[in-house]
Parts: sequence; C-alpha cells; structure tokens
Amino acid sequence: MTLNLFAEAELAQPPRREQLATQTFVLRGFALPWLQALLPALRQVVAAAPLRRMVTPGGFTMSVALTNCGSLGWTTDRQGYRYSPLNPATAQPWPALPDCLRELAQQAAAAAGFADFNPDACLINRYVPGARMSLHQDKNERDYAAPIVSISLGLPALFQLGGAQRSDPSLKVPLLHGDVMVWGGVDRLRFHGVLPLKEGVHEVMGAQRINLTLRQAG
Ligand code: MD3
Ligand code: FE
Repeated sequence: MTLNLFAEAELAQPPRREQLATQTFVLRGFALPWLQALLPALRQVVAAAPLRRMVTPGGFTMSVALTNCGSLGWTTDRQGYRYSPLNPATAQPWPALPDCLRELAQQAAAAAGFADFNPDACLINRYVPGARMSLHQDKNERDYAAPIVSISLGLPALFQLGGAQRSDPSLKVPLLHGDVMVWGGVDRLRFHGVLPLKEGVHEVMGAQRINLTLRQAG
C-alpha cells in the first residue's frame, strides 16, 4: 500500500506555498475552494460598479479596466491617484466587501505569516489580451505595515517582481487561476508589474484575467 495522503481525498491538497522573497509568497490554488461563493459575489459588485478604463495623471488611458469594493476604492484621473469612499462614475459608495472575500484574504495573509489582516479596500483589475501593468510601486496606502493580498482568476499572466529600485532585475512569475500572492514587510515597496496578457479563453472566466488586490488603505 502506498502512503500518499493526498491521492484519495478530493479536498485535501498538498501545501503549495512558494516563497519569492523574504516576505513575498505565492499560495498556489489557495482561492479555488472559495470560488463557488466568490464568483457570484464578484458579479454583483461589477453589476453595481461597472469596470472602466481610467485615465492616469499623465493623460494615458489604462489598458486595464478597474472597479472596487470595500469602504475605500483606488481611482485615478488627471488630478492624481488616490483612495476614495465614492465611485467617481456614480458618486455612490463602492459596493461592500463580500464576507467570503475578506475571509479568504485574512486566511491567505495568515498563511504567509501576517496576522490580523483587516482589508478595507479591494481593487478589481480586468485584463483582456494585450492589457498590461507597467512596473510601479504601491504607495497610496496610509500604513505600509499591513500586507497586500492579490487573487488571480482566469487567463494566466506573467507577473514581474522587481526590487526597491526601478532598474533592479526582476523575477518573472506565472500566476494562474486561483493563485493568491501575499507580500508585505520588507517587500512592501518592491516594484512590480504584469506583462501583456496573451490571447486565450479560460474555461471558467472566458477571455480575460481578473486580479483582486486587497489592502488596508485607510
Ligand atoms: C508588490 N496589480 O493593482 S498585484 C496593482 O495583477 C497591481 O493586477 C497587479 O499591481 C495585478 O497595483 C499585481 C501583485 C503583487 C504581487 C507581489 C508584490 C504586487 C507586489 C510584491 C511586492 C510588491
Ligand atoms: Fe501594484
């Protein structure tokens, strides 16, 4: 008899935690058990606060379309990047953070060594083939002590993890449907980006990649 503890049970999965840097982790497939609850909740959020392509302070229209849920949402326009309690497109508060999304983010943060993560903002990014996010730092949050949790859904993407300087070499990491990344602490201000999304159709999500980024912004 073989002693493979994972072969029989459908629910028990082997731990798949990859450490990319001191306080940066990818939790492979971590979101998959939540998707039955999460996907309908996301559909409701996007129906109330439609995804749209926003303009950067430099006047460029982003290739990524975005919306938010939670008490604060990240936005950009010619005036700058900021977190706001209101959706500028509707002048209404962003939809509430679904409970299953908060729980998923808290459990992922804990699995990466960050206790007491309490997100108040979830940025929802939608990439269609060709869409990308150039190297940047996340600097609009009030307190850099809290980690950030990001959930990848749909088409695979190549994520770029750089260093403290824009010119530092970067690691390219594939992110797949259900993968969760958690980073914070000494890695909180690393440069990062997403290479142009390749053409394709995902069997659950269609011809797109959705990334959810949960933060303590306020
Ligand atoms: C930063 N989103 O919305 S987050 C963003 O896939 C953003 O849509 C990307 O960057 C996306 O601001 C990726 C993932 C991420 C992962 C690891 C990091 C950002 C990181 C490690 C250090 C610093
Ligand atoms: Fe970012």
